[in-house]
Amino acid sequence: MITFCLEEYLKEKSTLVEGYLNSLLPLQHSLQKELYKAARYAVLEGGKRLRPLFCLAVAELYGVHTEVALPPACALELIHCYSLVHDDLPCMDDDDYRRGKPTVHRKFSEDVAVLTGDFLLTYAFEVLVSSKGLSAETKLHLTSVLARRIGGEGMIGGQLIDTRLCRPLTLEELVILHSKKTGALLKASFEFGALIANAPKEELTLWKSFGEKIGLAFQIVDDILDVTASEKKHGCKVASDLKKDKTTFYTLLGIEAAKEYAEERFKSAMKDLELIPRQTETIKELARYIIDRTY
Ligand code: GRG
Repeated sequence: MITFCLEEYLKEKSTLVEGYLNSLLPLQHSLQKELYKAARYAVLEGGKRLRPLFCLAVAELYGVHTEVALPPACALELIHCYSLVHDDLPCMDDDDYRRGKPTVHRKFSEDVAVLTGDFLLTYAFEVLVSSKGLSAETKLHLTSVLARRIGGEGMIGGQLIDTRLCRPLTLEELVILHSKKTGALLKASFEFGALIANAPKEELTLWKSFGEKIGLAFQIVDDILDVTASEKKHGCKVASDLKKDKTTFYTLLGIEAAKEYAEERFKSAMKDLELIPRQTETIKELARYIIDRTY
């Protein structure tokens, strides 16, 4: 019997993702070469690559070849990196460090950081629609899902709530904020895997529900780590949210109740997973890994 080793799986798939991202962003010698340099700086090395890994893992369990799923999976990572570059800007969170190194506006300049984010966002769609091995219908579906998840009703809407609602939030409001800001793109990662595989409609619905719950659990854990993780591991100032007087799951619930809430969301997500008639062990392990992570 072959036993599944999460560490080996993560290593193997992360290497593939890293290699593909590298190939998407070659160094340029053109007049706008600084844009590509900054994009490589923002994207390569350092991230956990959770979104592409989720997408690949779901597509894989339906028998889709990794080469087919890699371009859309990496489009998700380009979007994620764009959101981080813009989120770090002085007009947003004004952060100096990300992934253990100076943020893009610190390393380059603010105008370059804005343009780098814009470039990664638009390039993600170019990568997506140029994917080989997917039907035009699937690509259209993926494009529409991605645009919706990161738009006004998704990530960008969530970011606006986060930056503009300068008052203590209720738990309900905090859940809405994070379901949009971080949850929507994580949800899209699972949806992407199912759409690439042309999964049955009922299963797509379960992947969406699963993704929403895991996305929220991920954010709750992130809030806890903001207070508990070491600065080196987290790649940014620990308790940075507290210093900014932000409402977090930690400030509203305290550590123990926040942990219980994350665990409850995780268990509910597992119930969705049990209804999907596939070998979902890898997904379960990956989900457990992000909930149990210490950085
Ligand atoms: C600027 C439009 C716009 C949106 C920004 C997602 C987001 C919205 C901002 C990120 C801010 C943040 C640090 C949120 C906490 C949760 C989170 C998304 C953490 C970073 O994701 P990881 O842990 O990061 O997957 P790595 O570096 O591993 O890729």
